[in-house]
Amino acid sequence: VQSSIPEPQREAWTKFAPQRFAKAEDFQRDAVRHVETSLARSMYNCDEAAMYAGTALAFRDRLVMDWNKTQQAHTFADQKRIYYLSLEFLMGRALDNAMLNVQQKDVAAEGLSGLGFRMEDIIEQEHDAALGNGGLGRLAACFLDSLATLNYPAWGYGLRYRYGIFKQEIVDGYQVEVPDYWLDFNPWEFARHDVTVDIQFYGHVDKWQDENGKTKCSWEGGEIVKAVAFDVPVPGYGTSTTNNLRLWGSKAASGEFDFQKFNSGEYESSVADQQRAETISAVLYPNDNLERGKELRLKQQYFWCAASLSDIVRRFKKTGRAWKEFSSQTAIQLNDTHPTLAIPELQRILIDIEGLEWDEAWSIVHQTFAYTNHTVLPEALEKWSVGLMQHLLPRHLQIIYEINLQFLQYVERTFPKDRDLLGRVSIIEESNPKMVRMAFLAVIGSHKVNGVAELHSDLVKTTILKDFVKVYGPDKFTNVTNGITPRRWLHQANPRLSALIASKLGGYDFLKDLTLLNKIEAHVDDAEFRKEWQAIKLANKERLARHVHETTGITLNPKALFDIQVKRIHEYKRQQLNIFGCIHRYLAIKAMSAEEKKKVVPRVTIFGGKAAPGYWMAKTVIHLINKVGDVINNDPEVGDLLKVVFIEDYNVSKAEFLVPASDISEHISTAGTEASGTSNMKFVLNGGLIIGTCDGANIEITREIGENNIFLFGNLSEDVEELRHNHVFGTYQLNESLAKVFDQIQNGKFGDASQFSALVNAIVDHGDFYLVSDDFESYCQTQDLIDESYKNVDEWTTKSITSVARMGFFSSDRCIDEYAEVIWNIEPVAPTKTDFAVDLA
Ligand code: HBZ
Repeated sequence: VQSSIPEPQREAWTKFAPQRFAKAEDFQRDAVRHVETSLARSMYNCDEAAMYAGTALAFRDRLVMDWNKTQQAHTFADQKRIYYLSLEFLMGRALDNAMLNVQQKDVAAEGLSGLGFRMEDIIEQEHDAALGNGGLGRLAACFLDSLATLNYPAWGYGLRYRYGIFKQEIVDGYQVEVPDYWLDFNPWEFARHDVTVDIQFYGHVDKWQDENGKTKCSWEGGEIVKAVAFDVPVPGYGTSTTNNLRLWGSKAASGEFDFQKFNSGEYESSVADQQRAETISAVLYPNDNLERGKELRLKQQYFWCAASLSDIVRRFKKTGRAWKEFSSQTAIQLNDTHPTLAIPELQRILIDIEGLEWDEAWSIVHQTFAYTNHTVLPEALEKWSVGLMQHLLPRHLQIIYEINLQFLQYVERTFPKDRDLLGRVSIIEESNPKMVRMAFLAVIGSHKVNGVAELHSDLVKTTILKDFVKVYGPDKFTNVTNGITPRRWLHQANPRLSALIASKLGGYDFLKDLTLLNKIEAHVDDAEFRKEWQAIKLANKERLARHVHETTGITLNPKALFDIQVKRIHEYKRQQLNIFGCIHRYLAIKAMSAEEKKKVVPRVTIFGGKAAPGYWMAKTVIHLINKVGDVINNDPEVGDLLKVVFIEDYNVSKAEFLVPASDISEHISTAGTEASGTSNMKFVLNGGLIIGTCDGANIEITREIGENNIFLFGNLSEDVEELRHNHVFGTYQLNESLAKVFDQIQNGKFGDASQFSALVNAIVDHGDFYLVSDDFESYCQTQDLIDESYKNVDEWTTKSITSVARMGFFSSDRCIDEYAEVIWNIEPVAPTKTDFAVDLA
């Protein structure tokens, strides 16, 4: 059978292969053709949604050409590849990003306008790909953008959830969750029905002796679920490199129905089997930084790890190389502990299926994996009960026990006098029930472990993994401070600011080398430049004010100081500190004379973020914010001086217009709790200043931009333990201003006080674990300082420009280059236009 176009006929093929759009007309031809033929619509029946589809399909055609060539080139280059395993990829919208990365947005905008559409309206039609909770998932998306932009041969592996993170509605001030079915029309994915993997669950382990008397194990019985690949192209910026994100969907193994059951009249149970299989990839778990030990979650994890590894191993075997070369051809990065089962799975493949000896296999496994930790919060550390693991993955549990045994023997030999150490570092926690500690397994099975900001990486080494530093020495542990992609978070979100910067730097090279931003510092005194800088911020605030007005009816003064806190709602992130601060400010305004009020800097405080559906305290915070907003926003004595707004359903596409509209953003976690934060970087890169604690990447942001350009407050991480102790055992006094805030809440000023009692009691009666009271004074004083500083427009503008100029370090390109050098040891593959005669399956 013929599998490729014969040499003499390739000229005809090349002539008709899709090309870049040279002019607007080329784009129009493709978009119109797609509306007419792919969608079966016409000019009498083409709304914005249809035009979005036509535009997306036209661009998709371009991406696919580069994507195919990239995959061919990477196969041909036969270099080491990096596989990024993440249960979450919070990609957001793809069209705008694709147009910008292939540098053809202008052509498309002109073409759309010629067809009677506005680019902004078309972009707005796209549903966010919201396959993630927050920072961890968005980091994975930024990393894919950088990997492609820097031409690294990289694949992402994840799950194709039918439902992404829920949509949040606010009803009477309460969060209500609505399912996010996002796959109605998704032009960005390609179902690969021919790329499938059978995944086994349950069953038992058979043990026998082979002909040489060697003991062998195999995993038998149980049930099989089919994994089907769905591929998403990931275009780099200003390069033809287009990498692949492979997402696995689950399907019943026996095809559409179990025909035997179907024919014997058990129609319902045959459908039920199918639905049970499809449930595995049905929904993203909406918890962030909280683990709940649900069986379906463990099934998701194994399903995805096993499918991805089978794919990776298959690709490696096609090269014909020896197993000892596996880890020099393959790097696998574990995004948190969620993919840790990949470690025993690779060991199982190598010993049970490929017949390698344990030691040889283990050295390959250990050289292949590296693990990124994203939290030191104890409630977020993943543990699975031994019983559940035994039931679902009997062979993996055996392998984990063997890994543990060998590790503990090594520890015992090395530290013979330290008996307690064994219990502390054991993968198995001897609790009731016994638990498998996934972070420990990830550390033991990896050659490098990294945290995501300097303070966090230090805390990892001195708290949760302290004993492993003793066992392995410090070199196994490293830091890679997070970064963000400047393509989406500057160029796409804030095109006018990007253009202003480009006008001073002589082009857009800074989007590929963000350190070039430092050259705008030379223009900090340029009057025209400063004026345009201010005008851009104002325009971005006006756009946000319009959105708020349209969605809530609240009128905002765009000249007011816009203060934004958008992120998942979590006690450690302390949105409660912010809303208590708003009440404090409100009380101060209420007590002012008319003269005093004239001196007040008008402020708009904006919140946004989702609470995990089962996280009662976080939901209470959302409720309080909304109730406080109702009272303040309707108090005629306050007027413009203070508004409190909650933005419904915060997501990536909302972040893209919120981030450029802030004057101040809040990153106010209890010191030592926020591993890094990435929105702090996004806000500063867009000319907003920040109020923050000495936590996560705030510390490195301060070091880069200078402490005069950031508003830091609050206690330090080294003091947290003692402060907590004081709350419980000391003579601690509740902060006075905070007590007054609580009086108002308890008097029913914001509605039924009993609704908010848990929030107040957590601080007054239950030890104030997040130290809200300890930091309240310092927080309020710093907010006053911010008001003073904002009054001085000149000073503020200088801070804003200087900060942006010094943000080069926080590009995810820098971050990916660090991973490539320190952890993965991989090199880029030069992008090319050539076709390669290689067999790709
Ligand atoms: O990862 C976040 C950290 O809180 C943040 O500080 C850091 O900047 C970011 C990227 O490194 N962690 C998360 O977003 N974590 C989760 O979303 C999560 C999701 C599911 C889980 C556990 C955590 O089971």
